[in-house]
Amino acid sequence: MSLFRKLVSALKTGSVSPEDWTQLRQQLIASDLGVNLVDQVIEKAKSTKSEDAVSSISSEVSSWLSNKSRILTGDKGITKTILVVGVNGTGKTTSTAKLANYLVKNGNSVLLAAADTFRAAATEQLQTWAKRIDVEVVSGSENSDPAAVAFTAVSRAKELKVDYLIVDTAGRLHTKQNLMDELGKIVRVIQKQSTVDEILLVIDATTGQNGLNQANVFIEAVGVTGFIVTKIDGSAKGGVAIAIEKSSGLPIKFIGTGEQIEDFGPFAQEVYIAGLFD
Ligand SMILES: Nc1nc2c(ncn2[C@@H]2O[C@H](COP(=O)(O)OP(=O)(O)O)[C@@H](O)[C@H]2O)c(=O)[nH]1
Ligand SMILES: [Mg+2]
Repeated sequence: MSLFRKLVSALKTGSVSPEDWTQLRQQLIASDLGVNLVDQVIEKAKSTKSEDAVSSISSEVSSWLSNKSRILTGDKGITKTILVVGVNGTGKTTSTAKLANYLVKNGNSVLLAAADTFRAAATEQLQTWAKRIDVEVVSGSENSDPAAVAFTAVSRAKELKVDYLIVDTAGRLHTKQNLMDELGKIVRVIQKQSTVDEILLVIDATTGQNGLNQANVFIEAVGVTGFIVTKIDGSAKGGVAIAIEKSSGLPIKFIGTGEQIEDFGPFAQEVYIAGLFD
């Protein structure tokens, strides 16, 4: 994810030819940062001394990132409900389990809800993870109403007085209307008994600008509060993280860095930015 390493080392050589700039620009465009932001970085790089390049590009990039809190919202002592949404295959179920594990490791009690009822395999996948991390899962039969699973889960969460209820949802949503109907119903059903504290949209970092388009559809359809960006480990590019925050103003709260349960953690802005120059 060393997005700007080549740019900075080119600046350090003292003279960057027009051809070099063209090449640097193309490389950055290939990183999924988006043409507009690439041109702003190039402008910045051209107008600063090489020794100041890292700090001035860093602060430029920082200014594009969301200034909203990256910490999970919700009050202590009350069950907080987190909805995990996104397109199929982005890593929702895996991230649901990883987030549960992360919260448990940090001293919280967690209940999971398998509200992707379209495929029995999806429920089984979550149950398998849950068994490994010793967390209870509320599930329904195949093709049952996902909102009904969410409803039962909220009741159970209250009974158990857990700190967090995390609801895994289906990504098989063909149209925006479909998406709003399905997720909207889950949200309303939860709100009958509780609050929806976070709607985390899972984005696969390897899908680049397409991931950005998907994000916009979800943001328009439901009240997304933040992102989980997955498969950062498989993305040599990584510029999409910046592009997503710049275009939405919403924060990345967690990142997925591999297929194992521990390959997950909060998005640390400073670490991320430093990594862009490694
Ligand atoms: N390398 C890598 N693979 C991931 C990550 N998160 C999820 N995956 C893989 O992506 C695939 C789809 O994940 P899944 O959770 O089933 O996606 P869902 O359809 O959105 O629920 C699985 O093979 C996961 O192991 C990640 O952070 N890094
Ligand atoms: Mg799934």
